[in-house]
Amino acid sequence: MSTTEYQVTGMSCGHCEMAVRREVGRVAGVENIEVSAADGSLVITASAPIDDASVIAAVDEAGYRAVRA
Ligand SMILES: [Cu+2]
Repeated sequence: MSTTEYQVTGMSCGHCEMAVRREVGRVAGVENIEVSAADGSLVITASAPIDDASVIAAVDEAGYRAVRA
């Protein structure tokens, strides 16, 4: 298992969190997602090291911007 943290800008409520969760959940290898609009945090637990570009693209797809924390 590996854990990766991101900072996400643009989220403001639970709907934003759900949108991020839905898109990031499609990234290969993702096992668990913790996302907080209040903190602007996204913590992903994966079965193998995940592809940053895929996570960032998924967050972008949801309408927000992620960078590695
Ligand atoms: Cu929202």
